[in-house]
Amino acid sequence: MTLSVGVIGLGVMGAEHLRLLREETAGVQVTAICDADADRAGRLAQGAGVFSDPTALINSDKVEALVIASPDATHAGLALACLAAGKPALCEKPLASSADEALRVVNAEVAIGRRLLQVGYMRRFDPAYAEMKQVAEAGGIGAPVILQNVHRNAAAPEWFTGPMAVSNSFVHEIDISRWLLGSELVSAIVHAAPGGDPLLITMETDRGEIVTTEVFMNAHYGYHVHAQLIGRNGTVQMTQPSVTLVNADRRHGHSYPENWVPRFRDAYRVQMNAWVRAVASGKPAGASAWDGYDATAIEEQVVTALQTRSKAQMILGARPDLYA
Ligand code: ISE
Repeated sequence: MTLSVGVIGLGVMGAEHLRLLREETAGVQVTAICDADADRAGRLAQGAGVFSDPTALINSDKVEALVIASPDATHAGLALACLAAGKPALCEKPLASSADEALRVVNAEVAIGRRLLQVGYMRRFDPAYAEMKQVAEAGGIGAPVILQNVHRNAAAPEWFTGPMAVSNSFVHEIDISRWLLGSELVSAIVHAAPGGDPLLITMETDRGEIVTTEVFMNAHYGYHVHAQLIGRNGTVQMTQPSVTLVNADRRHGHSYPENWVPRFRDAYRVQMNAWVRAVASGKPAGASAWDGYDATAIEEQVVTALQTRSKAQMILGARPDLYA
């Protein structure tokens, strides 16, 4: 069976999802696309139907499932429209712009009683994170005590506002730390360097593990994501950001990608294939709407901690049985 998919939003991520669906995903065809920029949509159509209204695309009988990759502020509304249409969706992170909005999405899915949404926290599909989790779960490094995360972008886009370092970037560490450790994050203290960049965020989990994250939006030298998990008997960490060593300009070493698309290309591909298989089998994969709510609720409280220079003690709703 071939799944008919519609893609909403054709910016950096939407265009990459479209490419992955067309070139690197089995069992799928892109039958419709939508973007605020009609010329861009026309250029990428390759025979797919072109829509200017995302809700019309969601409700069209051309599509059985959706990829939502429009701007962050539109995610929750479009996810709700997919649920209302009873259609599965892979929704880019973050799920919503506030915890209340994310909870509305969760409640709508709970009312249907079926998991139709997967949130695009793609690091769960990254080979390096997956291997770290396997090593940790095999037990050789002993009980985890500290997880150290580094999240550096070469340069923040000009539309990036201060809290987006948390709501758009740090949300990844919220999700991947919960997933790696299998713990819940319960408190946060945030330190900001002069000018607000980088941030150093220290969190505790419900099992007493410590999670530190440096979020540096303008690190200049390249895109660099790193993680090290320290256990009582050993450690596991990612190796270098590229898989080759280059000799050039009288230097020898690894090179850094410009941004997250090349760094996480494998993760995005594996995620997309897992999503299509999950839709076909009805067995959910990846981050759920609840995980999306959790990341947004924590992110919101981290932003408050940053703005009020106080320690946040996380307050989260009760997890519905659908996500047990
Ligand atoms: C961006 O939106 C992403 O999702 C990237 O994965 C992340 O590393 C980057 O910091 C975000 O701005």
